[in-house]
Amino acid sequence: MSKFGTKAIHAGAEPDSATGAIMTPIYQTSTYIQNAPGEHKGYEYSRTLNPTRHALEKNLAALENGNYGLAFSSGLAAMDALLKTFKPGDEIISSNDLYGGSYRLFTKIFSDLGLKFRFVEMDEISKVESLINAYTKMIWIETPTNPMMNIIDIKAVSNLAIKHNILSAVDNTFSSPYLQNPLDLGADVVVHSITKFIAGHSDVVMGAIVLNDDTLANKLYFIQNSCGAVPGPQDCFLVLRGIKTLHVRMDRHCQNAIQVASFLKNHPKVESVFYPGLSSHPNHEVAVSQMNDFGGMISFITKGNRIEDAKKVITSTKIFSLAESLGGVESLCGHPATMTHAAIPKEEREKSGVVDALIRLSVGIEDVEDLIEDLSQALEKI
Ligand code: P1T
Repeated sequence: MSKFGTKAIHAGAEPDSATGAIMTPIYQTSTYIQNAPGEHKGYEYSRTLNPTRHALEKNLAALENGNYGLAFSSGLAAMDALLKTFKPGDEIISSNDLYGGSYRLFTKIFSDLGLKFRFVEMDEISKVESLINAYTKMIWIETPTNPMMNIIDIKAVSNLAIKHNILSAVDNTFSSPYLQNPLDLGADVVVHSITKFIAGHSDVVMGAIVLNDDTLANKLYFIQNSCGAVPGPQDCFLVLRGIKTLHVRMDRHCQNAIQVASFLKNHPKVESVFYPGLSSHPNHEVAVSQMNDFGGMISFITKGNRIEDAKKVITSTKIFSLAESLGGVESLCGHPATMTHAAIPKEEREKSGVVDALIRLSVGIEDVEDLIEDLSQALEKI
C-alpha cells in the first residue's frame, strides 16, 4: 500500500480515460444516457452516483484505510445518515464535549425520533461501560474534542464496543486522516466534516463516512441515495484538489500550533492552554499513542477567566479572523460559548469546561512569527 502523500494525490483519481486529463473532470451532469433500459456505464443518476464524487469517495476510503467512503453535503448530513441506521428506542453514548451542532442534531432532532443519547466524560473507560445497557447500539466520540481538546482513547472505546457487540464511531474532523486513522485502531465508523482540514481552503461544506463493514455500508448507500444529501461535482472537485496537499498543510498546521501553544502557555496573561501536543496536557500520552502529530486546534483561557477579556482578544487580532469553522489555510479565532457551541445550554457546556471566557484558535499555515506577534499584541490589549 502506498504511503499517505502518494495516496492523497493519486488514490481514486485515475487520469480521465476519454481525454487523458490528469485532473478528475467536474462531471456537471444530473443524468447519463442509457443504450437500453438498465444498459449504462455504471452511472444512472447523480444523486445515486456521479464520477467526480465517486473519485473523491474512493480517495477518502483510501486515506482512512477503509473499504467504503461516502460523501455527504455536510458533516452533519453524514452524521444524520449514520443516525438513520438506528431505530426508536436505541441508545447512543456520546462524549460530553463535542461540536455544538452535533449535540443539537442528537438532542433536538433524533431525540424526538426516539433515539436516546447519554453524554459522558470519557477520561476513564469505566464511565462509558457503566452506561451500556441492552438498548445501547453505538459509542460516538470526537477526539480531539471540540473545543476542549480532550483526547479519548480510541482503542479502549473500540475494544469496549467489540466486547458489548455495539458500534464505535469516531468524528475524526480535528485530526484529519493524516494524523489519526480510527479504523486501524478498531473503530467501526469514521465521520468527517470535510469542510475543515480535508478540504482545507474554507470554500466548501461537505461531510463523509468511511467504514469497512459491508452490511452497514450497504445501509448507508441506501440512505445516501434515498435521502439525497449528496455533494455536487464542483465541490467534490475542490475537495479532491484540496486533498492533494493535505499532508503538506497538516505538517505546517502542527508545526505552527505547537509553537503558538508554547507561546500561550508561557504568557503571563494566559491561565490555561488546551493542546494535546503539550506534555502538560492530561491526555498527552494517549495522544502520542494514537496520533501522528497533534493538529492545528488550540483552546485557551486568559488570566482571570473574564468573558470581556476573551472578547477583547478575539476582536483585536489582525491575522486571526473571528469566524466559525476551522481547518483552512488561514488562521481563525472563535468564541465557542456564543458561536460554535451556543446550541448547548450554558449549564451543560460548562460541565465540560466550555466557559464563557474560552477562546478557540484554528492555527493556519501562515508564518508562525506573524501569528505569535498577532496574539501578542491582542493579549496586550487586556
Ligand atoms: O459544518 P459541517 O460540515 O456540517 O460539520 C459539522 C461538524 C462535525 N464535527 C465536528 C467535530 C465539527 O467541528 C463540525 C463543524 N464545526 C464547526 C463549524 C466549528 O466551527 O466547530
